[in-house]
Formats: sequence, structure tokens, C-alpha cells
Amino acid sequence: MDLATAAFDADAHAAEIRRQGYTIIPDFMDAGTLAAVRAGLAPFQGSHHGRNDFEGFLTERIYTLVARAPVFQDLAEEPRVMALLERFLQPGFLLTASQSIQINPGETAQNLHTDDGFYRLPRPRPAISFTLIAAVDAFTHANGCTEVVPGSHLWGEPGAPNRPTDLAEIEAMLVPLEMPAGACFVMAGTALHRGGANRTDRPRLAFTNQYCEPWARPQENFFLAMPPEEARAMSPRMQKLLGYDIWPSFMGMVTGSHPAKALEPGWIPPVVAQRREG
Ligand SMILES: O=C(O)CCC(=O)C(=O)O
Repeated sequence: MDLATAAFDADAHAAEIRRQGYTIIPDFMDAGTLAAVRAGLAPFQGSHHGRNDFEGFLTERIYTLVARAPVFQDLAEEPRVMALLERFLQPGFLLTASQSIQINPGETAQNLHTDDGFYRLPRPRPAISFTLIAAVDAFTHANGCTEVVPGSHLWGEPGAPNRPTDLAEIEAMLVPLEMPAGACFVMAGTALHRGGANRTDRPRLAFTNQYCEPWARPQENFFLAMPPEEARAMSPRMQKLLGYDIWPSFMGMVTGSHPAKALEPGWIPPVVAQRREG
């Protein structure tokens, strides 16, 4: 265990998430890791522009980040983050999204939203997913840092007594999460937030890894996003995060078998094998 991991107080960070909906890890990435992140993104930058107001017409997103460079796999299974998430999610939790988000100059603020709102169960409820957003460029209020409404993860449905009704009132509660390059925050999927407006003349580069309960449907379908040959070369933890595992007793099975078998050399889908035998 390295020094940063040994010194990390997962319980204190978890308490902060329970209280305000998010917590900051100031030393998530060192200079070498930041350089590897930039190098990993470089070949793909400049060609992925947002297709709607939510993605952001002036925002570039590179999806399936864990398949882009090994550093993104290391960061997706970073031990402090795993320890923190284990305080909230069931064993076998999944990666649900992994993408870079570059908010370019002139981009406007996103609509306020929650990241696990597509799990349409009534609020208040425990978060079904958690979002990590890491600052590759320093996050400032001016360059479009993420803005969060502290405590909103505890709110009920619109109209609930503990939830303000007026959008302007909610927007007045937003806190800009200013952080140095290399820091990240981890946030409950139930917390209201938005990517901010970039009022500077330089891009704001970040990436997000998001994690969900092992029984919930992930946003990104990693089985189709990358060939099993690539998943085979990844760590056992990474393979489980991608879904090559079951939620007991057999959610995620493949024709009655454990999905990790699909990573064994020479594997062919059982239906194909059985057809050949039959
Ligand atoms: O980039 C950010 O700061 C937040 C982006 C976000 O919340 C999203 O795209 O869902």
C-alpha cells in the first residue's frame, strides 16, 4: 500500500458525502499521472464534439476511456476510490461511465441534473451510482468547474417539503468545486450539479469515472464498446468493474455460465459451441 492510500481516511470522506453529497480528494493524481492522462487523450482530441445541449455543443467528450490507455484503467480502480465506494455500494459494483469532458471557451452552463436520475425510483433514496470527476486542468469558477448543490442528495421528489421549488433559489445554492489539477471529487449520484460555463479563453479538461450498484444497468455497454481480447489483458478488478462477474446468484450469467469464462482464450459463445456439437 502506498503512502497516499495508507493516509486516506475513507470513513471521513464517506461521512462528508453523507452530509453534503460530495467529497474532494486533493492529491488524486500526481504530475506523472497527469502527464500520462494528457498523453492518453491526445490522439483522440479534437474530433468528439457534443451533439446536444446536455453533452454541450462546445464540449468534447471521449467515451470508453478505460480502453484508451492503461493509465485510465489504473485510475478507474484507484485503491482510495475503491475503499470509499465500498462504504456505499454492494461488493461487485460496476463501472457505469468513463469519459473525458473538455469544456471549451464559450460553453454555457449545463442544465442542473443528477447522474443516477435514470434509475427511476422515488427520492429520497440511497444513491445507485457515484460519480468521480477529476481535474486535468485546474478547476475554477471562471473556466467551468463543476457546480454542486450541497445537501441536494437528501432531497425528495420535486414538490417534497425539503426541496426548494424555484430554480433560481436552487441555482443560488450552487457551490463551484474549484480544485487544483490532479484533484478529484466523488459525489453521490443523487446530488444536483452541472458543468459550469467556461468564460475563459482556454479549455477546461476533466474526466469522469462513474460506478453503479452491481444489479443496476450501466450507462455504457462495455461488452460492446471493447472486444473481450482487450478486457482479457486487464486486471481482475478491472474485469469485474466492466461486468465480467455475476451479482449472486446469477445476474450477468452467460447461457448459464460465469461471464469471466468469456475471457478465457479460445472462448466462443456457448450457443455457438452447442450448435456445432448438436
Ligand atoms: O464536466 C462537468 O463538470 C460536469 C459534467 C456533468 O455533470 C455531466 O456531463 O453529466
